[in-house]
Amino acid sequence: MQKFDKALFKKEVENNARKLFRRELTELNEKEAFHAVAAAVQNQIIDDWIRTTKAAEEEDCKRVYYLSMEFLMGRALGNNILNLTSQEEIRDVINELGLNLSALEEAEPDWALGNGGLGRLAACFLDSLATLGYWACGCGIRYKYGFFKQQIVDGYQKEVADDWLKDGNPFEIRRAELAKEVRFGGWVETVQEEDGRLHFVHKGYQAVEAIPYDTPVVGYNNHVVDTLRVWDAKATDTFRLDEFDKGNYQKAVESANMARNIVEVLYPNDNHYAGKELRLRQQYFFISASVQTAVADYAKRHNGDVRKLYEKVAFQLNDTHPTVAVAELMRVLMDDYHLTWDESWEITLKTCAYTNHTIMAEALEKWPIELFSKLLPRIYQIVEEINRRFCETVRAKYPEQAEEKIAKMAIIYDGQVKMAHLAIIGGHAVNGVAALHTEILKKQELRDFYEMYPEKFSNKTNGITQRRWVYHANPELAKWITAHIGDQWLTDLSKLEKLAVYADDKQAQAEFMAIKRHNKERLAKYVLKHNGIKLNVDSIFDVMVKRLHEYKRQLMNILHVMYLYNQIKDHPEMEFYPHTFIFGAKAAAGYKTAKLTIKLINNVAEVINNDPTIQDKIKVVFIEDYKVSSAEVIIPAADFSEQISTASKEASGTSNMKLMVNGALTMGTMDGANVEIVQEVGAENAFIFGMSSDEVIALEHNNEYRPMDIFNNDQEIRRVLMQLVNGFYSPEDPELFRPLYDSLLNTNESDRADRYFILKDLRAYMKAQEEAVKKFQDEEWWARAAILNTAHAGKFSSDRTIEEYAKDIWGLDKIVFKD
Ligand code: KOT
Repeated sequence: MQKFDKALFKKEVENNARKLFRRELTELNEKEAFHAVAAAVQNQIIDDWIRTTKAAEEEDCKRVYYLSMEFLMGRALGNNILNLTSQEEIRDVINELGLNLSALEEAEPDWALGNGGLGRLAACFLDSLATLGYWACGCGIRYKYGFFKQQIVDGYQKEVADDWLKDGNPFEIRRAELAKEVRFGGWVETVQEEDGRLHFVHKGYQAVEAIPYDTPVVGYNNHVVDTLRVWDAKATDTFRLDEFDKGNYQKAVESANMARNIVEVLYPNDNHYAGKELRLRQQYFFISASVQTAVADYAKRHNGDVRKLYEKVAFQLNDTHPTVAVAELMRVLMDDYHLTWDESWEITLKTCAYTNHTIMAEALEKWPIELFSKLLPRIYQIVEEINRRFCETVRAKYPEQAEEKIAKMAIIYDGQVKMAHLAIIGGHAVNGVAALHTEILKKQELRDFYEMYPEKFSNKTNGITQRRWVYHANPELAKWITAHIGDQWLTDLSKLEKLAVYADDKQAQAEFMAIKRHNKERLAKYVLKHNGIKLNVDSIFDVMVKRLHEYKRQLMNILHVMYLYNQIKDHPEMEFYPHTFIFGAKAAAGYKTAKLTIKLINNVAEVINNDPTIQDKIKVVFIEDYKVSSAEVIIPAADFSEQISTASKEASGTSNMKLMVNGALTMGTMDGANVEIVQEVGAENAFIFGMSSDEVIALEHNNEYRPMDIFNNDQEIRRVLMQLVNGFYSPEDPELFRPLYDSLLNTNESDRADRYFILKDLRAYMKAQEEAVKKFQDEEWWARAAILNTAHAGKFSSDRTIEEYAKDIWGLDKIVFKD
């Protein structure tokens, strides 16, 4: 292990400038300098990366493959430097070279290979896996275009392609030598072998070449470097030459295009299933390549005998998106390694495990048999056989109610392939992502499966990495924490508990709130630059950052703002504590109501921010293009954390955790991980309101909810709703927000009115807000509660989550370096 050599690093950066750009370092612009520095940092990582693989192979460690369509990594440079723990030295060198680390960091595009919570969770998990010394490989897709960039034009969201790779990625290594072939379409022929066994041969398929790109995942201060492997697609050379030989130029080009299409773009839907063939193609593409590789790597280390694969390999399915892995593993074991069905099934069961992230009906993946069997004929055949055997088991176990159970539990039913059922049946573990969510799965959504396989189910409450979300995003707070309790919290967040004794300490309170203030100033600067709006850092920073979705209820938040505005207009003399409402959210490109909500927020902002009679009591800010790197600026500046989803709908949430650990107080419903946040910090240090999940579920079933009654009986709410349709916020087009009004008050063919109980919870929300604002003005109380939020956030480290997965589901051992 070499020590960091300043002089050498400096030389390298200067050499990189020449090598990459044929110019001197001093002549490079920021982006070019970023590349010169990043290449030098990559060089710092590379020895540890090689050494990690060697050590893990020598010890024959078990390896977990985290299979995910999404990895929302954010930027790599700053985080890598920080985890290498040569941050200070590298910063010095960079300064000596006349550069500035923050500016270089800014020049890196976000790696936006994900939509939101699910993809960011995968990124936090990789950080924790490496930091805890586990051998892990994140497997995903190298999308040419990541999650779209959001521009706000005239208050509307506009999507712009995210061409994140256009200048190259200094941290990736193309591993052409590890390419795998993935086959689509065609048909399956059955051949009887001499020994009487049946052999299945896939014919007439279109082959695509999968080429892996590896990027390092640096563990914190432990010299462990894991891998994020994302697959690129290319038409296979053999196929292409074949076609050229026949002079079939057209077909060759088509196949090249088909290959390119697969990895062209990330589907921008969160909590929503896009039943497109291309999406299934993406899924099978990266899964087939990853599974083939995992089995081949294992086989190489075990003399070609893969019968104990599960002892050294674990596949974690990040929601149902990678679930074809179950059938693909069966295929590889049977067709390529010639194991029997029973042998293959045992291995598959013991290797695969599935995480459920949502119970939203519209997110459930179901593929029409037609589409599925045409694209993946051999895989479909295997799924059919898994299903046939499963149905037999059900008949044996529930002879009385067999058909009823099969109707609810079969993998193939009603002309559809149900991926969640395949994931549950084909693996040994199923988990939810927060205690409440797991209970709902067991008691409602997956009740029949829980009854049949209770031993498979467990809860793994989500977490976030404190290295990115405190150390990197909030360096001042990190320093303060370390000054008070030492630096062990960086790898053991439960240590934060030690901060609790400072909650009543006047000086600690003053320091803590001064840091909050600096972070608010930093955000104010960002907002001035990006929105041209000047913020009052003495005002409450009330933050709601997450995907835009009706169930998350950004609409409820803005309706409350509209109500406050009416109050101030009616009673200008009334005391009102300055309040800044900060939103960041992207809407799926085709999600009309969500996009209209963004427009409403922006129009409300326009009206209120430009009303001089308001005297800056309220400011509304919509931050464009919310992403990991802007979250790192926004979250540390928050006073209020808005977590106001309809109870039972948010499986966990993770921005709630990031905000809490940075000292924001939760304004929330008893949903997802909010429940556990309140358990940790105490209900008295949060603002909890609204219906419980049991109440929501009951009301959904009994059909007795009449939002119109609220409209008729509550005049203040009525007035706010009328302002959606009388042009108050859209004088040019009074009907503009009619669809939002209708969504709250009118039942239509597809939906009952106010599906997410916004009006039902609105009064309670207004009261909770009022209470929170009052408390905010008691500076001592607030400082105490804010410190306690940080102090009691220890549970929400992804390190804790990963240790639970490693122990209960994967059975991993840690890498030990012998040299
Ligand atoms: C579903 C389909 C497509 C893309 C994303 C999803 C998705 C996202 N399903 N659940 N999520 C979120 O996952 C997070 C991490 O577990 C949770 O914190 C959050 O509550 C889910 O909504």
